[in-house]
Amino acid sequence: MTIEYRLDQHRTLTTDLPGPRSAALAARRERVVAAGVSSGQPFYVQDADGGILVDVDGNAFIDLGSGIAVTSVGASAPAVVEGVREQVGHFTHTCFMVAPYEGYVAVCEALVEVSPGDHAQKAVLFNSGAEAVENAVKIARIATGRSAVVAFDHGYHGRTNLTMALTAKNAPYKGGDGTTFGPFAPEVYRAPMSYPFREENPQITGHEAAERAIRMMQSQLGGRNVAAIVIEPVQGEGGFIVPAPGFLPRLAEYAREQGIVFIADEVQTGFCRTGAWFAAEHEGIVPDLITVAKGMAGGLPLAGVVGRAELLDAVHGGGLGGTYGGNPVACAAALGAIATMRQEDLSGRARRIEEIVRPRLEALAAQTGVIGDVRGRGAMLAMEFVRPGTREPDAEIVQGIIAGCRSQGVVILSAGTYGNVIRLLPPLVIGEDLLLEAMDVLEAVVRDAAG
Ligand code: PLZ
Repeated sequence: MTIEYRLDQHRTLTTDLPGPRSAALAARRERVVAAGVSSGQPFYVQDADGGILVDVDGNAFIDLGSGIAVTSVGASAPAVVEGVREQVGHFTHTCFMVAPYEGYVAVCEALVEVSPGDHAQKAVLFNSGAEAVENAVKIARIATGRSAVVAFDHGYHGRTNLTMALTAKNAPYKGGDGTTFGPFAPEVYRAPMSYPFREENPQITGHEAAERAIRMMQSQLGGRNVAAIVIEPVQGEGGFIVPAPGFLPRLAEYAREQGIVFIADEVQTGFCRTGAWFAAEHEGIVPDLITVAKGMAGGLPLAGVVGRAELLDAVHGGGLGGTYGGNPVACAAALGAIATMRQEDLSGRARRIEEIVRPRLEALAAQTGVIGDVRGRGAMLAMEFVRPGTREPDAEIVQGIIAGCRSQGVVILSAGTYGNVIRLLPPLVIGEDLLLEAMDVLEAVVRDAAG
């Protein structure tokens, strides 16, 4: 590995948490920042690089979250920083719809190149994952002339009106208990997911689980009325649910048979995270459209839809766009991030992370009895916590483990419909020693919490 770090890659805690400077910022925040946006960590970040987050009090944490799968190349990767510096010195914005520039075209070229399949493909750029998903649905509706969209149990697609409708989990995304952000967009339907750990019949195959979803679509909608199937090849917020083998291929085949646009939402799984450019590749499927964001631009807000040229070109001129979509600074960052992924073989790094971490999580599950399932792909790995001997979700232990890791300088994230999943999303450039140190901390905290 040739990764060079700007910051010292060491965990050090020098104050109680939050430290005095973070506490002062929290007080300022309290007065002016809307209560509806919350932060998992109580400390405020001053600097970040490689596998380390440094707070304003000088505490250095090991980052196993990457800002939710965004800073795969690190939070200040040299190629990203250089690309951004160069670009901001020239122009920060023209609006691609007003006066175009090369960066946008180059990012679309890169998207077409890395996305699976050797058919004619095109791409279009936006600002956020939710916006990419909204636009993929818009494209599918124009291309098919149909309106129904099918999403899955445990799916997450964003917080805008249409993507809230596509998202399965109510609180906190769609409202609370007795409060709602609705009414939600119509013509969204939900199909049953393949969730091996929580199947009533643990023997059910991926193909059978797909047939179950297909029966729902056929009976409730009729395949010929469906514009799009939207699915995360590995569900992210839902708890890193990997569907049983054969589930995705059968759904893709059904979509082909019925003229339905198969949209893989790879906002979280894309760009080397699972050990390949895209998670769809693990099952050999070629989605009609792929939504991308997060990891692609090394932390700058950039998203896109890439896929079959005839689908993207079905939309009339002027039908897609937005003021900032494909902002030149974000495009420069993406070109730097993608170059880093290639140069450092970050897919290989993701597979190596899995090799190191998965056996340790499995051993921990065997030793403690509080982990019902270990799953994921590449550097997207999770543990689902249950009450010993049952499949009853244990969200409480997860909150305790997150707090325990924080107090020892390790940042981890939760996930899951039941809030009982711990997910690991380390930056793909994290050093092996640092990763091992974080695993030592995590294991000790889990053992302690399991009692
Ligand atoms: N699709 C698969 O994972 C974003 C959201 C966290 P945006 N996931 C993290 C939160 O609580 O808001 C996500 C995703 C998948 C779409 C999105 C939405 O991407 O960039 O947050 O809009």
